[in-house]
Parts: sequence; structure tokens; C-alpha cells
Amino acid sequence: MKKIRRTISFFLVIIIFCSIQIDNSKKANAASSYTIPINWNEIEKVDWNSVSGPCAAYALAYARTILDGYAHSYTEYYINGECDWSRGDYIRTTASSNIGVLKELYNQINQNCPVIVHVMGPSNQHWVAVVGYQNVTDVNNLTMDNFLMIDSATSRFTQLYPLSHSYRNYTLHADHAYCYPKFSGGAPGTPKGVVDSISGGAGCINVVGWAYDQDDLNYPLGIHVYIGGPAGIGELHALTANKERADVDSVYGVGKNHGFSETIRTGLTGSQEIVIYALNVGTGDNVIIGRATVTIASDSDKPTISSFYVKNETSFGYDVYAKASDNSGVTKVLFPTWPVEYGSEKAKWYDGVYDSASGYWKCHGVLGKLHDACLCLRCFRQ
Ligand SMILES: [Ca+2]
Ligand SMILES: [Ca+2]
Repeated sequence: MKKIRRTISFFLVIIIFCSIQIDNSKKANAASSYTIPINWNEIEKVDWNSVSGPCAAYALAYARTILDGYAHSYTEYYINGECDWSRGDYIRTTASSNIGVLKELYNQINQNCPVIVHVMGPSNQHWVAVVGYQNVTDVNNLTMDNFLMIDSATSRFTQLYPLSHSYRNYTLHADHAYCYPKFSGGAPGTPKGVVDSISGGAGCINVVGWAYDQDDLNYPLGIHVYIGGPAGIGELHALTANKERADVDSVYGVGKNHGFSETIRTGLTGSQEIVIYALNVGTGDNVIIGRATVTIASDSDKPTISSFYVKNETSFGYDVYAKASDNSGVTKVLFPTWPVEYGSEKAKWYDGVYDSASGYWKCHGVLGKLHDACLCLRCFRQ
């Protein structure tokens, strides 16, 4: 066996592919912002509410104008001194808390649905159309500052203001009421899901969230992440929502394994829109569950091998261990080897197996075969 070793190459190169074990300390903490596409020329035709009373019908007119692409008058919805939501195909509902309202706003805006929200001013109740969000870093800690509204109570209604804008001092109305179109949320049976975070890193993005489909709670739902725009425009990356999320189960009672948490490598850099879809099974439609614009830095830092060693030597083979690191994590380590008499053009590549307990990548070498004989004991060269 010693002879075999003398006749083989002692050079071994490791190639490292980056990404899964992201270094959180170096991850850009980008905030999410998104505004529904709006035809402002049409919104201007709706005008502002210069009289007291029909603010709800104005908010509905803004929302329908955005959805339909042409101007609606508040008079279409203002019947006998009341707003008739059904005439705009909107439904009124309530949440049990402020955060419940804000989460629904976030979800609906991601689906390009303007939401009409009941607020309270210093003296009067009021309705506004919420059409965007900004600076969202945690969907579980949304505030009114995160949302952008069209407010019929000002002649500057074509300017988006934060829902909590100081000139109005709005708070969410105590009844937690809001309205959205009947079709929002997709057809019956459409998956439900939330993206908790989307962030950009060096040569990668990181996405965390969950989704399930009521039609088959045991099915690990497909998640499509598009980098650089929505489906048809962006770069597609397919994930599966099958990681444990006990918190989702405790709220919705749908089983624990509906989460996803992935770092995704990409060659795209700079400011990029990320759009995330949950893929329907059974009845319903695919649905957008999150979107954000993040900054992706180029990754010019190369991976390194910090240590390696050989263990378990026998007359049949041995194990090689290597520790690798990179600024955006490591997904794969390949161990190539070749007999010295043939040269590196005969190299054969072996996948290393990652051991999370030790942090080392392992590859098993078998002595006695042409290629498998020579996983090197000594010479790791990067
Ligand atoms: Ca379904
Ligand atoms: Ca790197």
C-alpha cells in the first residue's frame, strides 16, 4: 500500500461553492418598500374631498381607479349619505388588533390591492386608501409609519403620506376596520403565506417566511423567488416550504413544516426587486406573498481553507477533512484527485459531506483503484 501512495499524486485542490451558511454579521439589513403601480393622471381626475362626509367613497374611488386604470367618481359609491362598499366590489372586515390590520395591509399591498382603512383623527373618524409600504424590516413589528396613503382630505392628495403623518395625527380607528376587493387574496383555495424578511448580501439574498395551502396541508408548498422583477422578468430560484415553523402551526393549526429560510446565490448585483410567490395546489391561484427591493453587493472575496487533516487510515482508504469559509458562506466543497502518471487532466472530483457538529467537510478516499486511490494525505492546496 505504501507503494501505491508513492506512485500517486499528492496534490489535491479544493474548490468551494459559496452560500448556505451565511454570516449574519456581514449581511446587509435592507428594508422593504413597495408601492402599487398608480396612474396618477387618473387619480387627479378623482380630485380631493373638499366637503365633509364622503371620505369613504373618495377612498373607494381612489382604490377602484388604481385597480381599473381609469378614474372613478366618488358619486358612484356615495348613496344616501353612505359609502356603499359593494358598488366598488370591496368588502369590509375587521381585525382583532392594530398589528392584525397592519399585517393585512402588508399582505394586500404585496398583491397590488389598495386597502381602505378606517382611521381616527384629532376629532373625526376618516377613511384613507393605503397603497404602499416603506422601510419594513420586520413584518411582525409593523407601524403606521410603514404605510403610505392617499388622503382625500387634502388638496395635495396626489402626494403619498405615511399613514401616521403628523399633519393629520391619525391613529387606527378602534374598530380595526379595513376594506379590500372581493378578489384580493386570490380565488378560494389560494395559498396563504408571509415573508418575514428579505435581505441582500454579497453575491446572494436571504429570504425567510412560510406558506401553506389549505387544499393539502401535508404538501410541501413550492416557493418561487424572483430576483430582478416579478415572474417573467426576474431570475427564478425555486425553494420548498418544508422547514419547521411551530409559530405558524400555533396560530393557524396547519402543521409545523411550512417554513422556508434560504440564502440564494445570484450574479445580479446592485438594487434588485425581489418578488416571492407561493405555488398553489388544488383550487386557487399562485400568489405573491412578499416583495422588496434589496441591495446585492458583488462578491469579490474568495473562499479559504483554514485547516485540514487526514484520519482513519487503513489499507483500504482514509478520510480527509477540511474546514472552509467564505464571506457569504459555503455550500459545497469538492475534493479532486489524480494519479501522478496521468496528470491533473485525469482529475476526478468528489463531493465533500458537511458535518455541522465539527464544521468540517469530509471526503472518503479508497486506495487501490486508478482514481480512487489517491485522495491525498498531505497536500491540500487551494
Ligand atoms: Ca389551493
Ligand atoms: Ca465569497
